Amino acid sequence: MTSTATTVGTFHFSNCLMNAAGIHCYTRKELADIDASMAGSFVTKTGTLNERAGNPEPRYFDTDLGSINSMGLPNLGIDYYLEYVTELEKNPDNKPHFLSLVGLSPDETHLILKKVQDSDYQGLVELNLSCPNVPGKPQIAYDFEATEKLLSEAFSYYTKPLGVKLPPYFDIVHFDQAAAIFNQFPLVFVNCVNSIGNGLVISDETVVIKPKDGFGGIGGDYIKPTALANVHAFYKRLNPSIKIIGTGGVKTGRDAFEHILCGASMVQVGTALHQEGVAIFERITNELKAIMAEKGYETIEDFRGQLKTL
Ligand code: RRO
Repeated sequence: MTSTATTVGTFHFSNCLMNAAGIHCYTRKELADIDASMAGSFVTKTGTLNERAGNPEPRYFDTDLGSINSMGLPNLGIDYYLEYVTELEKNPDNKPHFLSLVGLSPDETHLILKKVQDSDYQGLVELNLSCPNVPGKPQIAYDFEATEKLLSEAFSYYTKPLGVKLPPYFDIVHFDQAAAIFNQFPLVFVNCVNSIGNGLVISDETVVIKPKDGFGGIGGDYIKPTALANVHAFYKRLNPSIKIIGTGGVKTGRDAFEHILCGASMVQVGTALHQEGVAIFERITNELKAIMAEKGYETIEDFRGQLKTL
């Protein structure tokens, strides 16, 4: 029997595949669709303290090789998502979920985290340190000092299971510096990677999205090598208690297999989920199981992190 079940912290998932934050997770209806699919879990759209409309449209564009977006953090507000995951958690037969959140300032992030700390919700939280699209707000995780300060303050009061969503890093020294910071904290997971920030896609002579003169986060096939490198770099550097969630360029069972080989315990689907819909979870799961069966692997622990070098 081939199983794609997995564990993150104390949470058990019957399947390691799920959505990436931002895709099919804005409303309860979209989240319920994922819950009813083969996915092992869902993560909500990143919630801010107050509801946000986000950037002007068009703000998302699919290409043959992936996508570009500058959504600008549109969301229904943290209370909306916190209430939903708390409600689902009351039934012990339900899957565990991830609540994604971040504030527009460190103070706002602490207000939101304190709200979650004081709530009944006991599940996983993903702190998004890597939104590339809010004009005037740099990606937090590219500022190591700010990241260390934020986490150090957060862990002074936050005692529930917490992980972080990271942007891609592109330099070995940055992998080393970032990992040294994350290893100081009782993080349950790091999620590598968010979109590659501030790319540009052009059609004929014109940009394809309206915000920021066409600049936006790149996802899909374009980013798989960068995503795999980040998954593996952090797998090699982080304390084994910090699990890795692999995100970036996953549209086939082979892509998911490669993320797990690099060290991912859970694998998220972003652009391809947007392009194919929630039925994609069944297809990728079946493709992943076929690869595992052919290689004689029964569980993902049989090959997780076992990438070979030359
Ligand atoms: O909403 C967005 O523009 C957005 C977010 Br918060 C994020 O984390 N990553 C992304 O590609 N877009």
